[in-house]
Amino acid sequence: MSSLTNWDPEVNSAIKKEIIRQENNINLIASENFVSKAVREAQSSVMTNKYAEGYPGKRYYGGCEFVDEVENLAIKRAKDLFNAEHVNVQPHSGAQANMAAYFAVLKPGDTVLGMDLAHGGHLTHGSKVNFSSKLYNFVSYKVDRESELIDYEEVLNLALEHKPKLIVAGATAYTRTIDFAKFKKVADEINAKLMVDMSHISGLIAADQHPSPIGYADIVTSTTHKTLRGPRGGIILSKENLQKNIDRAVFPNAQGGPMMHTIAAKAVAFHEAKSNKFIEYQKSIKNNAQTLASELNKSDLRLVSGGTDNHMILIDLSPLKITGKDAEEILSKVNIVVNRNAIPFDTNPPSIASGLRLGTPSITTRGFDNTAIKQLSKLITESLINHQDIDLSKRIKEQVLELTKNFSLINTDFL
Ligand code: DSN
Repeated sequence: MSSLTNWDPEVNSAIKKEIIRQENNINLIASENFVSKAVREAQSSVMTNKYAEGYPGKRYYGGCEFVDEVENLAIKRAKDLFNAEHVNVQPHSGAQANMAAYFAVLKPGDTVLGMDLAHGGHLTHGSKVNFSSKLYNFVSYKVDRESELIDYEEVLNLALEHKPKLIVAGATAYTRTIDFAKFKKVADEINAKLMVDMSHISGLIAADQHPSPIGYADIVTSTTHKTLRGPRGGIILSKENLQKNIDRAVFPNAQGGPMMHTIAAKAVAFHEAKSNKFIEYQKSIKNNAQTLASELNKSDLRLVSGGTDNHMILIDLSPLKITGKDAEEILSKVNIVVNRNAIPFDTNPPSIASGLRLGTPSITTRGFDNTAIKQLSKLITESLINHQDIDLSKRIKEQVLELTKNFSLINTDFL
């Protein structure tokens, strides 16, 4: 057997095409990013060969001394990065982290208060089609119809009415700062636990660009691959007193063997996140999002809540009389990759949606600056407004390709 190139040209060819796709498209999917070579090196290392059910020093397999070393490093670094009392680095994904968090503090049938998916929450925050609402009695809070911001009064009223055992804060499509202190106050009012899913904003939090939930929440979950720019996976942070419950809820309750290669890559990413370069990167993500929002605001597009405080922007397309699905397709033709997204009080089903969610983590990794963002905003609005003009669409695609060349990933640390 030999290299992938010789042994499996089919898989190799798909990977090569994906590299070119990533290089030649402007990626505005708010939950994606480009990881460093060091992260990829750890992720593709021989640690993938090792079974290590259990935790460092308490494994069910021999030969775990070096995987123990990386798991301990990952835990130590994550604790230090987020100032957390306890960290579990084994969840395979954000959804699995959330599942384990629920198992740690709830019994099936318990009531939980979480953000409605259609208003910016997540599948695992109680969506009808997800295990969360099948196992637990989820009640949802929405954003205010006028301001499109979380209505903390409504959160309190729902909490008083339904007496949830757990309140879940955190979102996948909410562009404003989340006030964790207010959530904590509501939780204390009814003696509930507070869980924060910081998946989207964990990079901003690590770099002090969004208030941290640590100190307010009993449990904090996150993916590691969004703004945090690590490998695809999850983590759980908690207070010391929940350590046993959390660890047991991950293994042996929800998962078997941890992915030690991914844990090694998480350790590398946490190390990167402590650097000054990473802090500057997170500041630029926010600056770029603000520039993009203020440029888009000059057009006929309507931004949900009027703008952004974080890395993402939610566009209401109804003034243009096109759907999210239409817009996703229009932009993909000019090599701009986005995802359709429901907007609050959306009248379209999620598969169609009336909005687009844009995020700046990936383009900021590529080095997009203010001038490039302004140009990009023009290309987005022109594409959407004049989408029937095929010649214009061709010209826009050429300009997009020019931008991807000017901010190339080839021969950088990220591709
Ligand atoms: N659906 C993912 C996102 O794109 O935000 C989160 O799981």
